[in-house]
Amino acid sequence: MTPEELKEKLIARAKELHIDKIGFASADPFTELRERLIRHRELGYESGFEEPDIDKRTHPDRIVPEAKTIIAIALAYPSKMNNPPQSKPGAYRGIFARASWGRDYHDVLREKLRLLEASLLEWVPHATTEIMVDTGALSDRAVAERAGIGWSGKNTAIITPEFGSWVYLGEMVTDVYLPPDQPITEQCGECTACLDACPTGALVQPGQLNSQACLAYLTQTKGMLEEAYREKLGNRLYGCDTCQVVCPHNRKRNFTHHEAFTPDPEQVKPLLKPLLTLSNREFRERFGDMAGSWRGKKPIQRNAIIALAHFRDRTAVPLLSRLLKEDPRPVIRATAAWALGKIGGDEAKNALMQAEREETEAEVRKEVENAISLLTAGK
Ligand code: B12
Ligand code: SF4
Ligand code: SF4
Repeated sequence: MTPEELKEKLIARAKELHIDKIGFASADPFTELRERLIRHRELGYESGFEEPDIDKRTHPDRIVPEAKTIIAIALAYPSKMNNPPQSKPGAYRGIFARASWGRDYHDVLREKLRLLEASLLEWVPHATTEIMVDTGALSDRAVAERAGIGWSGKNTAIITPEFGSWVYLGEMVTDVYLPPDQPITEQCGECTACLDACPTGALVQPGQLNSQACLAYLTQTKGMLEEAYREKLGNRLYGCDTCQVVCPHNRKRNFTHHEAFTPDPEQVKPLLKPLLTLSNREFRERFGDMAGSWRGKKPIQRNAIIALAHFRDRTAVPLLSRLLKEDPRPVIRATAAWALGKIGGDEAKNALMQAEREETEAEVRKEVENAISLLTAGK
């Protein structure tokens, strides 16, 4: 079989597997990306979730010896929910970003890539392959860009002409030669909607993200959230979609053909208060199969407390007071103290005064004292 014929067979197989886009890239080193990743690190813009070995990130032959080709795939996911439950006073809700809707996309893309890999190995039995989705060493976006899946937008997302940026990416590195595709032309033009809309200014310039200021990153941290960011978080429990929602290439784009990604509205837009009392087991049962639960329940609960403060939900005061008094995790107590200060009222103030007498942890005491001064100044 010629490389051209093999490529055609893989494209046909991908179609059978309901893979929305497939592209082929050479496995040459990513020289330009290497420079960018070094600069990114120097500037302190990394999230810490990336593979730390920059050489490995940019040399596919460190993953598959004699690597010749990277087969890139993309799967489209929905941007709209049917019948989303509405937040109501006393029954406010948080939101998981779209990349966490339905089944964990890592599993869905890996399953498809494994089936594609099985076909390749049937046709080329001596082939060596390695599959990656998100957690692999390579930059999925740099691969997708080189394979012609989409262009790299000013919001840093890969934008496809067919599905906008609502696509997950994955790839297979192999030592089999397949004719490469061409990258597609960048189509952002003069638009700056994403840079203008970003709540924290994390997009420092077109195509460059300071992860440390990005809400998508901050929702996944486990410590205290800096106060300036608490105000910007809104009701986000996991991730942030703002710079994609405003993108004109995503307008009216809602792809629902992968059933696996259909969101359960009660799971992706859950009531906030019940989140705060979930046991580990209950959390795993309700949220364990979502991409957005990989950091466990603490960040989600911390974000839920911040969301209750955002809504100024007075009905949450008894629950927040109990957390402040009893929760064993200082981050949760400290965030509850801050939230009580924001929500205000006599009951909140009493809970804070009691904590001022009893709390011993410095980090929590600081938040308690700040919250009391806020309430005293506001009187
Ligand atoms: C770390 C990480 C994050 C970090 C940092 C994101 C970032 N923009 O760097 C945080 C936690 C913030 C994050 C958030 C999100 N992430 Co994320 N994340 C990753 C991960 C693991 C590594 C990304 C990385 O290395 N970043 C470092 C930068 C420097 O490299 P890069 O973006 O990969 O590469 C591009 C740039 O370097 C650029 N570039 C190279 N040279 C130059 C030179 C110039 C001048 C310019 C302008 C650009 C440029 O070109 C490359 C290709 O576009 C990838 C999976 C993977 N293994 O690649 C997923 C991935 C990027 N994330 C993804 C998603 C879906 C998200 C979220 C949308 C989730 C959400 N809703 O909250 C947000 C989007 C936030 C945003 N604006 O990027 C998808 C993106 C799909 C797509 N269509 O692009 C990926 C590919 C996972 C996947 N397999 O589907 N993520
Ligand atoms: S994900 Fe949110 S915070 Fe991050 S760059 Fe986009 S709009 Fe800004
Ligand atoms: S919002 Fe505009 S500038 Fe940003 S990625 Fe979309 S088209 Fe590009």
